[in-house]
Amino acid sequence: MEETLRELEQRALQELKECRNPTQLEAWRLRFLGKKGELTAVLRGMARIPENERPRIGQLANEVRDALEAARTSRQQALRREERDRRLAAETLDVTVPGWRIPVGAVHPLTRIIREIEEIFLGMGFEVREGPEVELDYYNFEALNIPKDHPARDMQDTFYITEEILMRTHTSPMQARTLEMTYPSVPVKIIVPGRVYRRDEDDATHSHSFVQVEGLMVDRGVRMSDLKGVLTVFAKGMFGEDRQIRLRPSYFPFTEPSAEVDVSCPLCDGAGCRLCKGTGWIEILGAGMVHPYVLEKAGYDADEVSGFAFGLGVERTAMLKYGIDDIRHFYMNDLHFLRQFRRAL
Ligand code: FA5
Repeated sequence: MEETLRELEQRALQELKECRNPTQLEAWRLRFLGKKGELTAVLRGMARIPENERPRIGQLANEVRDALEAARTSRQQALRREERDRRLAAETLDVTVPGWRIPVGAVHPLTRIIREIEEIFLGMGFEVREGPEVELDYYNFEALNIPKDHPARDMQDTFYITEEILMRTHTSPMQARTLEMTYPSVPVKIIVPGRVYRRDEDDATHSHSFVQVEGLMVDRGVRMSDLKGVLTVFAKGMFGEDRQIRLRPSYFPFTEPSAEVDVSCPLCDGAGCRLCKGTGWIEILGAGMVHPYVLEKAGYDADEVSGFAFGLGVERTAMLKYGIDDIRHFYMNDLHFLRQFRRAL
């Protein structure tokens, strides 16, 4: 009996060394230490040994069980350690490996310029409004003193949808819409950024679809000098303190008097170059004092209130600000061009 126990212990310890994973370890436990295991089977034979031998054999059997249990526990711990080391080795992180570059987009230069324009005018107390791109002929032309068959309609070649509905050719219809809505209150001080459409031939400074910002201020006693002051604040805020602006007499049916505003060329500083077509100046906006016809169409009394309005070309502003020599860059989606504005938010 004693020998059987010793032999069992040796064999069990030998086989334990072969166990490589928890499943094999459990099978080993059931085989040697389980209820139906080999040790229990040996102990069942106790009945056959002399009574005086039983305590000694019993103690030996307990020692063998304890030894096997202890060996199993330490084997289990060793296996866990091995498993953990294997996992850690597989998870090794080399912090010196370069990371993946996450592609980050940029705010489009036109969006950036619109935001800057809004900031400058918000600072002077203007509100930002929006209007429809698909517009009624009435607001785009008639309410602005441009009746059907008026020669001024040729100034803006139009995409018509029906005879009465069109793609707006400028943001000025928002002058008429706003005044109609705000009548009879003053002051009115708004700017309206938005896309406009014209059947223009695309070239370096013209696009068939471009962005304007309309400005409108109506109150008692608004004068041309207010217009000049506001536009000077805008030009200096946008292009810097040294940049010159000039007003040239012009004609729009919905302003009287009318003017066009030029900014001195940023590339040649007024000397004349390709961008400014040798003139030293680049036109960025049309403006003037709101025509009494427009005020009265909305209900206002033109003897009581007066106002100024302007329509600014956003692409031209961006071209001036960044020295971009072709308006088509804004619409080509060339990443080399757009990435230059990556850091601009
Ligand atoms: C107008 O559109 C008038 N509504 C402006 C106005 C508003 C006058 C309020 C008086 C009072 P004009 O057609 O000149 O005017 O256009 C205004 C500006 O839009 C121009 O100065 C120019 O900067 C820009 N612009 C005009 N046509 C194009 C085009 N095809 N491509 C890009 N920008 C253009």
